[in-house]
Amino acid sequence: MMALTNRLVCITGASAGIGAACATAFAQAGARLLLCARRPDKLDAAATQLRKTHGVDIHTFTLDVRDADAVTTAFAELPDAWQAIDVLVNNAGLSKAMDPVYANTIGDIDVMVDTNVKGLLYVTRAVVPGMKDRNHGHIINIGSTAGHAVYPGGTVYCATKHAVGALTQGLKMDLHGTRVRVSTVDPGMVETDFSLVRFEGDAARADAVYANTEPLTPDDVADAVVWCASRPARVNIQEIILTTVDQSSATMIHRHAP
Ligand code: NDP
Ligand code: 8X3
Repeated sequence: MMALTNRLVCITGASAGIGAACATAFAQAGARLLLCARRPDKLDAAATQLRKTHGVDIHTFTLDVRDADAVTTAFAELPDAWQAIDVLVNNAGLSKAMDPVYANTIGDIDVMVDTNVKGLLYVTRAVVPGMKDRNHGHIINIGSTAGHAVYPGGTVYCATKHAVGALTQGLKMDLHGTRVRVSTVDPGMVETDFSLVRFEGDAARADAVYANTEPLTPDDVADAVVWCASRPARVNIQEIILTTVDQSSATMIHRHAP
């Protein structure tokens, strides 16, 4: 097992949901944390709590991964002690609406592609060259079961997560012969703010997604991410797909009697 104590772990989208749970799980493992997202208040609250509970070293910075220049500058200007990232968790992502692909708004198309695909690429190109130079590091992308099967109303989101799968495969090939590891962790339904964001704050519609079933928790996903990162250095976990036992396909969700 690879010890994570004092490893520098960078998590994008660490202000909520799976990213925040990953921050907690890596803090429990003794890692140093580099956390970013667009909402500094949420990030700072999480960091304060983690420092208090786990005594870990944390650096936060505000970042919109869609902004290519901001991504390049933010990583280039990190203080020296925060430059040598050991583990990058490319987690920032979102879905918008449930529309047929020909009816998606331009805004929804842009925000999904720009965040889930281009944002992930911008962060990857800012961080991976350093890992390659050091011949050490691990990129863990948060994909989705939506990267393996398409469901009606989710075509654009699913396409972005299929892209994450392709980028994961390609990045491993591009790093062939180095000790840098590349993984994708692909969850099914996880109860987070994901549906609230997708349905523009419509809590009733978001709650209905998780009603009378037992979704994965963000901690379940974080557990898989930390497991990937803590394998011996020779072991590259290429892909983990995890769902709640109540989910058997993208659209088959077992609902219990209310
Ligand atoms: P949440 O909405 O709870 O969290 C999303 C996180 O991404 C937030 O911290 C948000 O922070 C951040 N984020 C969104 N846009 C940007 C941006 N432009 N720049 C920087 N950060 C951003 O959702 P989840 O935790 O569920 O989602 C995390 C990842 O998991 C996503 O990639 C999602 O696709 C994936 N996933 C989710 C599943 C689910 O069922 N929930 C299942 C499979 C995969 P802020 O708003 O502060 O910027
Ligand atoms: C999130 C899972 O099925 O809601 O990636 O698209 S799903």
